[in-house]
Amino acid sequence: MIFSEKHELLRKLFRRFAETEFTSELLDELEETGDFNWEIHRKMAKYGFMGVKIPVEYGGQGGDSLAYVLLVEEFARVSPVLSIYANTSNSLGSGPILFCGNEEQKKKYLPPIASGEKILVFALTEPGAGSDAGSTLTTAVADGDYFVLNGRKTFISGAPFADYAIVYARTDLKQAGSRGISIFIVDMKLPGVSTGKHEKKMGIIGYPTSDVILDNVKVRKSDLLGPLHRGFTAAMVTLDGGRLGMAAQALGIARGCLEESVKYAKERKQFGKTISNFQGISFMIADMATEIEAARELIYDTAVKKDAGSPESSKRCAMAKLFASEMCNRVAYKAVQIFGGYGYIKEYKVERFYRDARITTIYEGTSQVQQMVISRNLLG
Ligand code: COS
Repeated sequence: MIFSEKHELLRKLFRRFAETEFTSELLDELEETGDFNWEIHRKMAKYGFMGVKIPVEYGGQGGDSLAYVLLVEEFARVSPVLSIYANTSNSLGSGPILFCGNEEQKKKYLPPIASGEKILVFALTEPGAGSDAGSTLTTAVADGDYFVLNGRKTFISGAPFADYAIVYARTDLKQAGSRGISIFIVDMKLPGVSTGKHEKKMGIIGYPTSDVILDNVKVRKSDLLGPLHRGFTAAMVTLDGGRLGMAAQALGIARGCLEESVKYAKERKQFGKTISNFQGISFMIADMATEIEAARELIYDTAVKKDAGSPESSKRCAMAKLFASEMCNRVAYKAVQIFGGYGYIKEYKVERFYRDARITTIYEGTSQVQQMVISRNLLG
């Protein structure tokens, strides 16, 4: 795709920020401690990155989906975990509020999210409701001016340090499946809200993930988001956009792997010449680059068409995530292969990319869920 001058400038800005600020010391610290790094969060916030896609009237930058994709891609190229820092507020965090929040809710919650002052996370998954998100068991029962929430959300990225969570709960117990689910904005400091242990993850280390436990949590009725019993659609619409972001993350990781591999192949000597001279290596690199280009065009084109209101957006976002995340894993595999034994050592970037790549075919819907979305669009 040929970019406008504005998008070229944005790409440069995101790339320069990532290359300057995501130092190897910072990346090692994230990996070693597993803790959320407030300093880099604040720096990103200062640049307005938390609100790239949030409209200007709610304190954001008012960027389009292509700007958001470029942000995630350029950040992930250097650090997949730090791309998540700037992703949530622009995607799953603000998405449901923008989609179905009333004016009062938008004015209350969006500006502090856009400025990075507050962190809001998305709590849909439950121990028994992963791919089958409609089988939510968390309940919300009306009681005067409140709803009383009970249940457990699991694998919630950012929960341990979040200010608010967007919680999906069943409000109509008579309706099964995805019907009868409503959305609530839950203040994480409310009595009865707690978080579970920090999960020890394979990758994306430095962005803690935990359960959210809701034990008789009284949420004001004013924090019901969107129509009663009809919250599932907002989750699906939000996930469409989120999946495009995760496709961009996979693209960024794959680019990082390719760049490392090209550099290494031109330096590393075996049998008296650099390994780039061996067809076994050079053909792997050719395949990596070709797949990356295919994903890139699909993602950018989907971003533009989504903003233009294409009726095919949901299917295209799922296609972009399916293809980019599977591609990213193939590319990361090849990168480690090119590095040989060094690719298995933590000092080398491709080792981390390889572990971080693995989640891209899982979160925000597994590859099989994307296949469900795509095939249902085609077959009904
Ligand atoms: N946009 C708008 N509405 C949508 C939609 C979309 N993209 N996708 C589904 N809907 C609506 C449907 O129209 C339907 O509405 P009605 O109740 O009015 O008929 C409702 O949502 C339920 O849709 P569907 O019947 O397709 O739901 P299923 O229970 O079969 O689930 C999948 C569909 C599998 C696609 C869904 O559960 C899903 O995305 N699962 C993965 C969840 C996920 O990504 N988890 C990661 C958590 S965040 S890290």
